[in-house]
Amino acid sequence: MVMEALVIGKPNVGKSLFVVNFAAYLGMKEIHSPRADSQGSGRKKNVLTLEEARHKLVSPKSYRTLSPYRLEIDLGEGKQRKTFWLVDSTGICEGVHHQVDIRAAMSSTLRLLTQADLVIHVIDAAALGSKRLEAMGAVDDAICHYAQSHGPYLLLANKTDKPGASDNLPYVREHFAGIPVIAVSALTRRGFREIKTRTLRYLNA
Ligand SMILES: Nc1nc2c(ncn2[C@@H]2O[C@H](COP(=O)(O)OP(=O)(O)O)[C@@H](O)[C@H]2O)c(=O)[nH]1
Ligand SMILES: [Mg+2]
Repeated sequence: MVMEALVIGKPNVGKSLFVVNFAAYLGMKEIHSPRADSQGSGRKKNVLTLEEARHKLVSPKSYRTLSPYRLEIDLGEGKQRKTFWLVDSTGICEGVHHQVDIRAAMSSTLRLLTQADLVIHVIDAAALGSKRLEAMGAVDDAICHYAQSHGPYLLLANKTDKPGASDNLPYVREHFAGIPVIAVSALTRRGFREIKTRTLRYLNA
């Protein structure tokens, strides 16, 4: 069975931009929309180029990604070669959202979380502001605790290209004590090499 790596986190943390740019970094060219089935039928019309996916999925507005987008990735070489699905989810917010379609998308995200072979949890390191630790919500703690006890887990502190974000990293590391926090930027691709190495290690385990 093909392994699934789920990208999860709160709205606007950069999940979709990470998926699109990480895919490009790994040399991929296209992304499958939700109805795409990997068996073949009807596949063509459900495939987006990465550029199309960037326009469709990445946005400063919350909840642009209302269904999971899946991307088939080939990693490694020779015997180390692995194929897996990288899945961009709607993510989850604090509390119960008032819109029913967003609630449905979040419950589908939670279902994916229980099935994922690798959880890639994204937080926004630039959004902590002056309150820092207090600004980190219960949802991130819950994702972290669940995913860690469930299987392989990566925690990405994103948007480290933004002013002040790097200053927040010690606070993020303190908050998630004992868990390696990878400093990344979905925009500049900072940290992508480490994510690739760790992903390959988990998929080969
Ligand atoms: N500067 C900067 N902006 C980012 C980064 N990652 C995402 N963004 C921006 O943050 C907004 C939300 O990104 P998106 O990928 O749609 O977030 P999602 O809701 O988690 O999927 C968009 O305007 C992105 O361009 C990053 O690493 N650096
Ligand atoms: Mg998104």
